Amino acid sequence: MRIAIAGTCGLALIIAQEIQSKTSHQLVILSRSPQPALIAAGYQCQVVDYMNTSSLQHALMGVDTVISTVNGNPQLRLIEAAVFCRVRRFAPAEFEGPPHLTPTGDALDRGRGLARAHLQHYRNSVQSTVFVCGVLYERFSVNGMQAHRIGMNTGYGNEGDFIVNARKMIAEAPVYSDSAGTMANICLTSVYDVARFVVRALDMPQWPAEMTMCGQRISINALVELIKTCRGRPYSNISYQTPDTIRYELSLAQMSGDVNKQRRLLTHLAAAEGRYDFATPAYLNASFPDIKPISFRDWFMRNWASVS
Ligand SMILES: NC(=O)c1ccc[n+]([C@@H]2O[C@H](COP(=O)([O-])OP(=O)(O)OC[C@H]3O[C@@H](n4cnc5c(N)ncnc54)[C@H](OP(=O)(O)O)[C@@H]3O)[C@@H](O)[C@H]2O)c1
Ligand SMILES: *[C@@H]1O[C@H](CO)[C@@H](O)[C@H](O)[C@H]1NC(C)=O
Ligand SMILES: *[C@@H]1O[C@H](CO)[C@@H](O)[C@H](O)[C@H]1NC(C)=O
Ligand SMILES: CC(=O)N[C@H]1CO[C@H](CO)[C@@H](O)[C@@H]1O
Repeated sequence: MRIAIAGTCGLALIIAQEIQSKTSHQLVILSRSPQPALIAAGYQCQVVDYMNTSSLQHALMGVDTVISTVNGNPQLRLIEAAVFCRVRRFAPAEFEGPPHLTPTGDALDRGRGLARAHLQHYRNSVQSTVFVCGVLYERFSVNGMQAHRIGMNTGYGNEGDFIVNARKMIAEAPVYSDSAGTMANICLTSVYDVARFVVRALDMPQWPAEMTMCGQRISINALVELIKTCRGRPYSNISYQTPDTIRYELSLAQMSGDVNKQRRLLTHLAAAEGRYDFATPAYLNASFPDIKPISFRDWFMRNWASVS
């Protein structure tokens, strides 16, 4: 099969590496700019202009499956080109919580809802699936997820931007899903396991509308405690949030015009409201039981090993 991956963020390249090293599929990486380092590493790359229909159509000629990591209008144009080129399957840039839990007009959406609607419209021409992995472990990484070239433009890509600052041992923990004290749960997966599941899914004869995968499902309270255990020291400051307290902080951040703080709070609100939570065993875990995703503890211990 000929596979196209759109984008060169960390997620795109980790999936690309998995395809290149574990399968005999042909791969082309689509990027807005020339990628000499990727070409030197043995990848086929194609420069595309998302504003230019014929450039996209040219790039997708003969492609069976597209895996997109590109958001917004560029992704809509890519979907249209895929339909034109009779691409069989298209996986849009999702890789977060289940879409049905996302409110319409969500500020964190980045055009994902429109892309799903577009694919729904073209469902008789192109199959699609939404890959659901919950929150990436890498959000808790040393130097943040941007150290993995993921989420660079989200406003929460730095170390400590999501729930826990494990260096300073400060936590703002959205542990409650309501004011009655119901515990919020979260599903998390490492991006390397996401890549393993996605690449195995390429060979599935049918793609359901949504495919979940999960490294670990845990309450946010237990997650915060687990990080404390891994770091071997208590929090110097920990505060617990509910959706109401987050909404209050959000209104303050809106008044002061702090956009990145608003985005960080919106991710906490999503976590508190259980929007990264879904049933386990997850669909892809159950479909490929030989893939044993790394646990959060093992991932975290390895990632933070060199930080005292
Ligand atoms: N679950 C989680 O915790 C989590 C966290 C972060 C991200 N994600 C998911 O991971 C995926 C990638 O997100 P990301 O934030 O890492 O990537 P991103 O910054 O949105 O960029 C993805 C790719 O899109 C291309 N791109 C960037 N800006 C563009 C523009 N204005 N026009 C056209 N193309 C553009 C770039 O490729 P080129 O420059 O090579 O063209 C880039 O590599 C998304 O599906 C996101 O939802 C999940
Ligand atoms: C659009 O892309 C095609 C094919 O790559 C190219 O020949 C053409 O010059 C491009 N048009 C513009 C306006 O850039
Ligand atoms: C602890 O964190 C809360 C919420 O982030 C903040 O309002 C408070 O000032 C912090 N306290 C100290 C002692 O740093
Ligand atoms: C988190 C999760 O979904 N884990 C499951 C992955 O799949 C295996 C095999 O079916 C299950 O045992 C896990 O519980």
